Amino acid sequence: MAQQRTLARYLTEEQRNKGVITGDLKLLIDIVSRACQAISIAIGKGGLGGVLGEAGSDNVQGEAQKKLDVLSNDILLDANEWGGHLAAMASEEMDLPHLVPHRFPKGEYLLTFDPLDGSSNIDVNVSIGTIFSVLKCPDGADLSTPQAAEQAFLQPGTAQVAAGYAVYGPTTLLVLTVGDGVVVFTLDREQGQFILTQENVQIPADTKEFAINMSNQRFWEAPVQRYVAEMQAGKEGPLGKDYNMRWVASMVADVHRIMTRGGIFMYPLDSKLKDKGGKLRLMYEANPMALLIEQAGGAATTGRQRILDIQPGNLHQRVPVILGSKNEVDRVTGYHTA
Ligand code: P6P
Repeated sequence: MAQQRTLARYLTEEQRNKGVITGDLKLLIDIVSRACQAISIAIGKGGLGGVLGEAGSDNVQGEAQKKLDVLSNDILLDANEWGGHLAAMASEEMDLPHLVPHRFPKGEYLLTFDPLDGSSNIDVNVSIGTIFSVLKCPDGADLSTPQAAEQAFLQPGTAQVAAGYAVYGPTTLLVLTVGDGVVVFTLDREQGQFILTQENVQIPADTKEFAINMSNQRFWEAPVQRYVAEMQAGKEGPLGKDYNMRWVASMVADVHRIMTRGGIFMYPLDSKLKDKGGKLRLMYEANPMALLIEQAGGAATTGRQRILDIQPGNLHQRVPVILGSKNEVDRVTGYHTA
């Protein structure tokens, strides 16, 4: 049997043979992967582990937290604060950044994450996931208080040095880029290891599958109305082919389907979200997913600009998201800018 390549071996080879990552970034990604293993185990227990249902609190987004949201956030914080590789962390579940406690050494990286994306699916046993993004902490950054530390995170998505997601589905997968393409690891629960199962992921440039929450149709802007209507028109329409639709309501699951067989995912700006700027969060949803999608040959825009070029204004900034198969993303983006 061909020798299995574990996550640790892949990261070591990226560091040693290609100089793509540092030892501290290797440690960071390994630690995040182990936190995702712990989250996967907690999710897998479901009702047996007393982790289903509401936590009885709201997050900074004003969303009711699930018990697993809070548990996943705590797992990631506890796993990452002692290693000496991080300066600070930021999460969808926390208003302000979490500084590495003074009793631990600080490192050169910043970590942002959505600890459990797709929470509305937890109690109905549908795939959910963890999304993470890694930035370098700017030299001289003011990390004296959580409020001051926010500024250090406000870097465009092009500054990310790594990004990934874990998808907790029939299998638990870790999908990762360190800027050298996209790789997929499958969790071997018996070994307690992520094993490399796919390298050089490539998203087909064309697709016949779109993902959008159709219940928002009346709120969409004209370019998205036009594009979705053209896809619904099928073979007889201007696009000359029939399309299929999927909507899991877990971004990680929808993006992973696109990573696997192509497609286009849209959470566009709509009139009920206009004052918020969109639904999905830039720093720990749109940016990491956009980097992964581009590294796999796809495209990711707001409809009007490349997501990775956005200069963040605040930690929990929301943006419209259109990502996936390049030719389709280019088409609908073109409708916005025509
Ligand atoms: P809706 C989950 O809450 C999430 O942030 C994404 O994972 C998902 O794509 C989207 O929201 C689902 O939104 O409006 O369809 O419930």
